[in-house]
This record gives sequence, structure tokens and C-alpha cells, in this order.
Amino acid sequence: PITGEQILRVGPVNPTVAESLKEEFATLVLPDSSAERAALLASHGEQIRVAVCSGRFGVDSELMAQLPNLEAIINFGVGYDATDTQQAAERGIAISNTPDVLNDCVADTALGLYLSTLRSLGAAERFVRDGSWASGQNFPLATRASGKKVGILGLGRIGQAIATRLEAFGCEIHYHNRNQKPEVSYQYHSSAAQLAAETEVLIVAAAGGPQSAKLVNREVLSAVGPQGFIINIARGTVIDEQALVQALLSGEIAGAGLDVFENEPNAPSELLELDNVVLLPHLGSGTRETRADMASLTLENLRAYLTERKLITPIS
Ligand code: 8YV
Repeated sequence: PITGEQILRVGPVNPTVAESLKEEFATLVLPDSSAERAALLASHGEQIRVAVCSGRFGVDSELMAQLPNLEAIINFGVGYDATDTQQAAERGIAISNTPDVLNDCVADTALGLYLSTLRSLGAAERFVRDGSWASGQNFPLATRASGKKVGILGLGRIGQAIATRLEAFGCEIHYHNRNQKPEVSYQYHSSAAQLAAETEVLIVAAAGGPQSAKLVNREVLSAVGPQGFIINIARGTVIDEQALVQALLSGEIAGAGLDVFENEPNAPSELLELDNVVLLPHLGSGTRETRADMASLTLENLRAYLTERKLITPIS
């Protein structure tokens, strides 16, 4: 059997998972400091068979190369873009993630951002708190959220949960995806730019990683247009963030609702002053219930690998 000395925790993980790794498995933890990290990898790197990671702390190419006997990577979270999937595939290293259990919460967050951004709810709330309302000022009119043409970039499990919710708001759903989905009735567009040109709000729900890097570029932003909005609950890397900041500053697009950023935990400082932007601290899946479900699924994957050498939810 694989022992705790052969399991490596990479970066911070959910507290339930961290507790279990410590108490149940006596897992090794990859240190933050590079000197300590090098020492641990020199002494134990060859022993490590399983890595557990989360969020932006994945098993990147450099770390993976220092784990010559790694067999499996157990990722807390549905996105695994911080892990080098190409090297993993070449070396036959299995990867699991936590799909489906977070669809509802991430889609709820997308709808929250959608409503907050179009209806200026964040700015309106600040308007009450800072005394502007009481001083007799009028809050500027916002944009109608119901009945809009909405483009979903990446119609996976989360994208579809967002679409279902928007249908209840009377929205007309369009999408772009790597593959057209014959089972859905929403209108397909063959590029992100075309999707943006045909819709009033672009919601980014595509997986991160090299394939989708800067998919929302200058051309797409200009297709969103001065009346158009962007919502991103996927990964900051899917949007060219510098181009987005420029588009927001210059009024080339009307506004944005962002839960994710290129360089988390930092949101671009230029955006902090803008009232047409809603900024959240990557909390898409952040409810007690969903995080508990993600923790359970992470530990189920780990136990299944340790006992049967199989994963419950391998990445597809
Ligand atoms: C996680 C996420 O909370 O699942 C994902 O891909 O981005 C979030 O749900 C995050 O990965 C954990 O740090």
C-alpha cells in the first residue's frame, strides 16, 4: 500500500482535505520556501506516488519532472489548468478533478455577477452606504438584465447550468464551444468573435489552460462593443486581461463582472476605481455545502486510488 510518505500535498488545500491528509495519511507537505522544497524533493522526490493539489497550486512541469515515480494527481476543484496535463499524459500519470458537484454554485455566481453588473448593484450598494442616496442624489439608470441575447463561451457542465438559469430570465442563449452540441437548441457560433458580435453579454465559462489562453482577445472585445458586457467565472487566463482593462477604461465595452483574474489574488488596480465593474475574490464554488461535496469527492478519489488504483472522477 501507498503510505503517507508517498503522498505529497502541493500548496494549500481545503481544510477538510488538509486535515484528512494529515491525520489519516500523515502526508508530506511541499514547503513554500524554495530551499526547503529542494531539500524535500531531493530526499523524498523519488518516493512520491500521489500528489494532492488545488486551484492555482498544481503540479507544474518543473515539479512533475522532480517526481519521477508519480502515478496520480488528485485535484480539488474542477479546473486543473495549473497542472501540466501534457507531461502527465506522456508519463501515464492519472488525474482526477471534482466535476458536477460545483455546477450549481458556480452558475449561481455567474448569475449574481450578471445581475450585479448589468443592474450596477455593487455601485448602487456603495451609493447607499456612502450617504449619496441620503444626500438627495439619484443613482444613474442601469441596463435591463431580462430578455437579453447572451453568449456563453464554453458550453460545458457549468455553461449549461448558466444557460438554464438565463432561460428563466427570458434570455436568448447563443454559444461557442470547441465542439457544437447537437443536443442543445441554443444557437452555435463558430468563433468567440462571432458569438460576441451576435450577443449583448458574453459569459466566459470555458476551461482554462493553454488551449483557451487569451481566447477573448482584442478582436473579441471590440465585437462585445460599447453596449456589451463580459462576465467571467472561468479562469482569468481565458481573457487577455490587459486588453480587457484597456477596453473598460476607454469605454470600448460597457462593463464587466469578474470572479477570476490572471494573477490571483490580485485584480488589476485600474479596475478598483471603476463603477461599471464588479469584482469578486474567486468565490464561484465558495459555499459550505459545495466545498464539503468537493472535499468528499477529492478524498473518495484519493482512497479509491490508494486501495484499487482507480479514480472515481478522472479528467476526460
Ligand atoms: C476552487 C475552482 O475553489 O473548481 C475550480 O476549478 O476554481 C474553484 O471551484 C478552486 O480551484 C480551489 O482553490
